[in-house]
Amino acid sequence: MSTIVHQLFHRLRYGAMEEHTVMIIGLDYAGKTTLLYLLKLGEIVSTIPSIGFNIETVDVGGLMRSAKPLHITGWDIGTGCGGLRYLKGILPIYLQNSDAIIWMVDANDKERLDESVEMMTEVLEMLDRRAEDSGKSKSKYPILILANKSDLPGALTLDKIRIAFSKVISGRLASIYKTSLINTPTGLSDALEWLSFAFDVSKQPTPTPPTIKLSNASTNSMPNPRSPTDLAQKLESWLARSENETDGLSDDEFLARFRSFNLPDWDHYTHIRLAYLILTNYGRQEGKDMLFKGLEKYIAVSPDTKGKTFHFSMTYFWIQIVHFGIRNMPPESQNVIESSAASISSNLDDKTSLDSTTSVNASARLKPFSEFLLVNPHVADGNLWSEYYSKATLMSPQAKAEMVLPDKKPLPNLVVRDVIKTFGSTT
Ligand SMILES: Nc1nc2c(ncn2[C@@H]2O[C@H](COP(=O)(O)OP(=O)(O)OP(=O)(O)O)[C@@H](O)[C@H]2O)c(=O)[nH]1
Ligand SMILES: [Mg+2]
Repeated sequence: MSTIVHQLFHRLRYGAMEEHTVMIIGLDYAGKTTLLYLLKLGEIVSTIPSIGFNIETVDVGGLMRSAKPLHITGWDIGTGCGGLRYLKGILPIYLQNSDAIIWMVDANDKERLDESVEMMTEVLEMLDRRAEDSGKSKSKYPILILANKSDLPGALTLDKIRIAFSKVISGRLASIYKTSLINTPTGLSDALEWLSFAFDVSKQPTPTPPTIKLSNASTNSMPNPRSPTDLAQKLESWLARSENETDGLSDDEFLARFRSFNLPDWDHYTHIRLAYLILTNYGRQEGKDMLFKGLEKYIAVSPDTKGKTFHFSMTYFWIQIVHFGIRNMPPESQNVIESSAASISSNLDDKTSLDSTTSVNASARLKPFSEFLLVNPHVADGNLWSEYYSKATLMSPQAKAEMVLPDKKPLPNLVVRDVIKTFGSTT
């Protein structure tokens, strides 16, 4: 199964072939998303805590003194769904396919410097397992640490940050730079120059190992009851299910079976695939109504949902999460989503063509739903709602009958991509 994830990831290339895939990691609020969009747009955008991944391909060459082209595809790892610790289970999948890490530290957050070092230690352990599996030298994998927010008066000095990270990066191809991203950004030019140099040193070939060992770290110490290992396993099985269509149903057939109340399963995967297909095909407004009406009717009519009841707030929650994830997809994916949706739409309009030969996913490209899952792995977590709602609130009769707002934190309702549009970017 891991082989499938690996193969899929290889087909998920957003930019030029010679670009480097760089994971932008760090604790929440360190400035990861700010960095990615500063590189992309040359502007500071308003950010919200990210969930899923923000992915952009950028040529950062112009920012370096040497001005030599350097294309990177940055994967900004959002920590807004349970923190970096929660993502530990799936991180190896992404690290396995990366060429470097940019580790963001909030230099102004003294209290959490140790936590950042600890997290990096755990992430580097994952990398080392990857190196063992692939026979690659761990000492040649570039790690760029950015001591960010150095503009703030309380920021730690570079020396203090160097000392804190010295043990964990000893013997590795690593360097630390002080940066400030707001107002007049500073420090990035030297940091990127080093990254370019480090790529030359590493001469990292395309990763080939088919085996991915998922983190087997104990989850005992985790404050979050949702298991990172479970999430990793789920993501793998969902990707296998999506890519191989183990249900045996094309997107068109799947939607047709929903309309005739005889889907092969009624599990979380089915619900997410349904929400994804309907929202990409009909947009949020119409899609939301179709989902509400369709799901309620399905539960009432289908013999497979006997004893189940429609849950208004839960349904709304998942519609919001899936819609947010769709809008957060990189621009290259949006085109594929739109053409897929157009194809489904025309097939649905022509009811006679709803047969098994009308797969919209016949192209060699990764299936759009698989791509959506790789960028939004958190949707596989059936307990994601517990980030936003207490159990008492969400399971109350009132929340089942009508929309009740989350009592822990608000639902995501804005993606950075929306902000970018306001800058008139080509994305
Ligand atoms: N003063 C200062 N603020 C910064 C700097 N970089 C980012 N910020 C601010 O820090 C806050 C958090 O930045 P984000 O980019 O959203 O942080 P993140 O690491 O993506 O956070 P998560 O998505 O929650 O993991 C935002 O308000 C940014 O404007 C910096 O260099 N200096
Ligand atoms: Mg972010």
